[in-house]
Amino acid sequence: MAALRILPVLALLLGVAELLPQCSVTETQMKDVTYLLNQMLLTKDPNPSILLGLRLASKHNIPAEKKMLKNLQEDAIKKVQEGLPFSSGSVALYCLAMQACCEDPSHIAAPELSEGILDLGQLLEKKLNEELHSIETEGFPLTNYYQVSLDVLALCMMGKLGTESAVKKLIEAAENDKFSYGGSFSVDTGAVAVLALTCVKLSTKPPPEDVQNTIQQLTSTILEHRQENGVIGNLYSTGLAMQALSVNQVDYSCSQTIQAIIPQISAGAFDNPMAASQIIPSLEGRSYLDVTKLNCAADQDNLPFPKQASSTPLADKPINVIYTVVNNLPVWEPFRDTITVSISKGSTLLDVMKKAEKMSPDKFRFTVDISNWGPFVTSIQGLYGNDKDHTYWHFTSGSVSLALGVGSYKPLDGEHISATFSKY
Ligand code: B12
Repeated sequence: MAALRILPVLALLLGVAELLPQCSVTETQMKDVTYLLNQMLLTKDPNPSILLGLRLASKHNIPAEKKMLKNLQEDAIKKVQEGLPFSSGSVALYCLAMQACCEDPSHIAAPELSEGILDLGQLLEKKLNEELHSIETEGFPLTNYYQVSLDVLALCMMGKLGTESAVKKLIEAAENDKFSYGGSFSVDTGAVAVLALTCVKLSTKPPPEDVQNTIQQLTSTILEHRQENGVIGNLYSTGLAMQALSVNQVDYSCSQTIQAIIPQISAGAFDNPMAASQIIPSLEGRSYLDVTKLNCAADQDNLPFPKQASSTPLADKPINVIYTVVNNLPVWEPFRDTITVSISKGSTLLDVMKKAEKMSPDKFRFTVDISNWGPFVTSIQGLYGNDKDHTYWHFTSGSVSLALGVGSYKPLDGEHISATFSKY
C-alpha cells in the first residue's frame, strides 16, 4: 500500500511523461488494422511509404514484404542509373523503408552500376544539400519542408549527424512560420519536423537547447490543431501528429484519437493505401523512430495475402454536381467558368472533371500527374501549376478545402466544387 502511495510522487519526480502508458489499438480494433494492412499489401508499384508502414505493423506477410523490398531496391537502382526524378524526400523514404527491413540503404548491391553498390545515404546527403542551397538562394526548399524534414530524419536514423546546417534551417523555418500552405499550418509538416528533431535530440549529448525548444514549440502548435473529437489537423495528418506527440511523451488523450480514427477505417476513409500507410504506425503504438529497433529475424509470417476486393458498381441514380474553375492570379488572364454535370451517384470528382471536359473541352480540359496518392491535377484550361512559382490547383467544396484528392473524393448531389489556381 505504501508503495502505491509513493507512486504518484515518484511519477512527479521522474516526470509524469516517462510513465505515460503506450497507446495503440485494442485487440478488437485489430481487425481494422488488418483491413488497412490488406489494402497496403495489394499495392503493386514500388512505394516506400507502404513498405515502411507494413514493417512497423505487428503482423507480417514475409514473402510480400521481401518482394516489396526487392522491387524498391531495383527501382532505386533504375532511378539512379537512368537519371529519373528522385526527390530528396523520396530518397529519404526509401532509406527508412530499407532500414525497417534491417537492410543498409548505403550498401545496396547494384551490379548494374559501375561502383557495384548503390549508396542511398550518400545520395540523400547530396539531395539535402541541394534543398539547403535552394533555401539559401530562393528562401524555399527545392521541394518543401515536409521533405527536408524526412531527409533529416532518415539521415539521423542512419547515424549521419552531419546535418547540423539542415537542423538549423528547420529550426529557422519553424520559428518563421514556414510550415504553412495557403496560410494554414501544415500539421503533417510540423509532425515530420518534430520526428526529425527528436531523432537529433536523442542522438546528441547533451541535447541541443534550440532543438528542444523547437520541438516544444511545434508540439504545442500541433496540439492547438487537435479537434474536440481527437482528430489532429485532419484525418490524414493525425497519424503523423500522433507519432510526433508520442515520441515526446506529450499527453493528448491518445485513446480518444484512436476512437475517432477507427470508425473512419470501415467507412473507407483510409482506403487509399498511402493514407493507410501513414496511420498504421500510430495505431500500432509505433513511430518512424522505431525503424532501427525492429528485429526482422523474429517476425512471424502471420498475415495471409488478401484477395483483391471487387469494386462495387455505381448506382444508376444520377446526381448533379456544380463545378467551377477559377483563376485570379496575375500570371494569366483571369477566368471563372461553371458547369453542372449530371453523373452517377458514387462517382469521383475525377469522373466529374472528365465529364465536364467532354461537355466543354475549351474551358474544362485538364491534365494530371500520377503520384503515390493518386492523380494530382497539374493543369486546367491549359494553366499549369509549378513548383518554382509555388502555384497549384486548389480544390474546395463551398469554402472548405477538400481533404482528399480528385481520384478519391466523391461529391454529393447538389455539391458545388471549385478548382482555384492558388499559391502555396
Ligand atoms: C507538400 C504537399 C502539397 C503541396 C505539393 C507541392 C510541393 N511542391 O510541395 C501542395 C500544396 C501543392 C499540395 C496540394 C494538395 N494536397 Co497535399 N500534401 C503535401 C504534403 C504536406 C507533403 C507531400 C510530400 O512532399 N510528400 C513526400 C514526397 C516524397 O512524396 P511524393 O508522393 O513524391 O509527394 C508528392 C505528392 O504527394 C504530391 N501531392 C501533394 N499533395 C497531394 C495530394 C494528392 C491528392 C495527390 C494525388 C498528390 C499530392 O506532391 C508531392 C510533391 O511533389 C502531404 C502530407 C502527407 N501526409 O503526405 C499533403 C497531402 C498529401 N495533400 C493532401 C491534399 C488533400 C492535397 C490537395 C487535394 C488539397 C486541396 N484541397 O486541393 C491538393 C492537391 C490538388 C491537386 N492539384 O490535385 C492530403 C492527401 C489526403 C488524401 N487522403 O488524399 C495530404 C496527406 C495532407 C493532409 N493531411 O490532408 N500538397
